[in-house]
Amino acid sequence: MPDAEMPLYDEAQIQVLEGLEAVRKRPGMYIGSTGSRGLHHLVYELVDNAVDEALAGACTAIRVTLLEDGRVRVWDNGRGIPVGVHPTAKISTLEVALTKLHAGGKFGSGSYKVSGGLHGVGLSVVNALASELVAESRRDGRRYRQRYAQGRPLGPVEDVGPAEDTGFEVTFRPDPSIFETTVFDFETLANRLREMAFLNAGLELSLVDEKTGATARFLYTGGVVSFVEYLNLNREVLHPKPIAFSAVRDDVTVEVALQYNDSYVETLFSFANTIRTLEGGTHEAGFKAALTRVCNDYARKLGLLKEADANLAGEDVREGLTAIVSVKLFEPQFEGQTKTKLGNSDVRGVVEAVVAEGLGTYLEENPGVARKILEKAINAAHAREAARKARELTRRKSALETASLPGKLTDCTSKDPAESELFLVEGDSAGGTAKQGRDRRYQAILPLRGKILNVERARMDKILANEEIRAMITAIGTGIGRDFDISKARYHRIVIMTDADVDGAHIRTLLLTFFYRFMTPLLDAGYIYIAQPPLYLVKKGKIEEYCYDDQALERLLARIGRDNVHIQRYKGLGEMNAEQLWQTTMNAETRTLLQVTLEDAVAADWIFSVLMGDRVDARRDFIEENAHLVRNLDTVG
Ligand code: 0RA
Repeated sequence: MPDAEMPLYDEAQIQVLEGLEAVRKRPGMYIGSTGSRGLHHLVYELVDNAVDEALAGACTAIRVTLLEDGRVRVWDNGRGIPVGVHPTAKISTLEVALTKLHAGGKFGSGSYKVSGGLHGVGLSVVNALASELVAESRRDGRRYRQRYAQGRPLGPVEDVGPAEDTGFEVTFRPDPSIFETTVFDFETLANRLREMAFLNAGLELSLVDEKTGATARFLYTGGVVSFVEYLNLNREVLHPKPIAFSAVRDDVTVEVALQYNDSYVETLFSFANTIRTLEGGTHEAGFKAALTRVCNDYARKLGLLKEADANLAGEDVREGLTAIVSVKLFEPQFEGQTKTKLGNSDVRGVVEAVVAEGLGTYLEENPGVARKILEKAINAAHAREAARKARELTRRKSALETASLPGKLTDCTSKDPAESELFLVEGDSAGGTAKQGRDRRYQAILPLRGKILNVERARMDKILANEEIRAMITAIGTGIGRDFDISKARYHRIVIMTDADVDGAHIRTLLLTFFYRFMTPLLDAGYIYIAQPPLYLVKKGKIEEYCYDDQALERLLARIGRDNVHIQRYKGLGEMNAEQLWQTTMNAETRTLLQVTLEDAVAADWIFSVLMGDRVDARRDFIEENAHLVRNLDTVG
């Protein structure tokens, strides 16, 4: 290289290093967090890149491998990344992709790019946050490899031998000096890959864990139709096949599938360029508008709605609906608080037109199904009216007897929600113990007797009539469903405290289902916790220690020896006295609480539908232990 160019090259390199250094300094800005969520995000980034290659029509298979040594590999059979000198950067294009911030996904053309917000930050961010990384591109019959450490190249791109096919793979170790945890969860990754497979019909995504031998492979030729079938697997459907529409209009690809079931739950997931749009947006609005309009038109046409009848509301026609709305477009605009709301205004009309035409035709051609759907919607409208009356009644009541808290509630003295805790305790006897053991300043106790209503199988009016649930709603103070107002929460910690047995697990699941379906923002805000009472009390001479799981018991026994030990196994909260319950489970200084968060709404919906639906066979196949449910809800300590 001529001397004159040297300083320029160095400057560019310094800029690159500064860029990657910025990522290492503030990883949260690029991947959200350095916890488990951010860790998994690294893999999603790489998979997203490969999916972009698939969207360009150049890749049919993607594989994620958890290696025995703790590294992860993401492999694809796309075109591979070019390795020749990049025209402007004057270094290998591969090196540009790995070192230039936001370079990822900006090369190819003619395909949809996952870009916007936090998404699509690319290869260079993963590289910056990897203590070691190897990139290998297979092109033109050769394998080209380059190694990195903390984003710095350890050498040039090298030709390391012949290649049978084309494609790209990255193998990396998440930097343990950056991440709080570097252990990947198979289930979490599998859920994401499954979703990607649903949203990219025909694309094969697989996951291999070389440590355990576990494998998963996802390939759905049915795309979003398969997605809806999967979500409804544990529900009784009103019509055997999902209704589906797809079209490409004004450069927007629209794919919609929907199917009604006999529950009262609405399960609607929308996506833009395979990114979950949690906050909805124009595509979701277009879908909802079309569904409501077409159902009303057809109900009038069939005479199911008379002239004097009010229109069906959106929520009426979405009761028992499971639907996927997926759009793919150039330059998606992501807005909203979490950048998960699609903003492109032209998309609304496109989706609305595609759904209205498709659904109109379907209802005409399938009058039997049409009637079932509309009768269900009309039923929902009646129930909505009944619920409104019931609500007004309770509201008027509570207005009269101001702050009429449930009689069973033993409230705390503090009126500051931020420091107040509500313990939902299984049974009156444990409730009594908790009452004696608590710190009355900031801990309130609400004992729940017997079985709580399964809200997955009941409608709002019935739910509001249930005494245990009413007590809970009043105590929490937020209201439910559409009336929900988080600013009215009387406690910022709501702790589910149940026995460590099957009944306890069941009650916990019922409560979680209730919060998930009717008080979702409480979960989003991180207000819901699960208490962790000890499973064992181990005594040996002067030693007295509690163990909270079997592993802890094993560790303790290994430490103190197995002879002359007395082990008490707690089956219920009732076996502890007030002092013990306080020390082990309620005292904020010494206890552990599991915080329940909804990491993955698709997984959560599925799990609740299995656990709480009426397909007993599905449930039996599924339930191993409640710990499984809790793990899938992604609880953090
Ligand atoms: C730049 C240009 C081309 C492909 C890619 C990058 C590419 C990127 C990724 C990321 C993961 N897998 C990938 N595979 C390819 C186009 C190359 C061509 O036209 O041959």
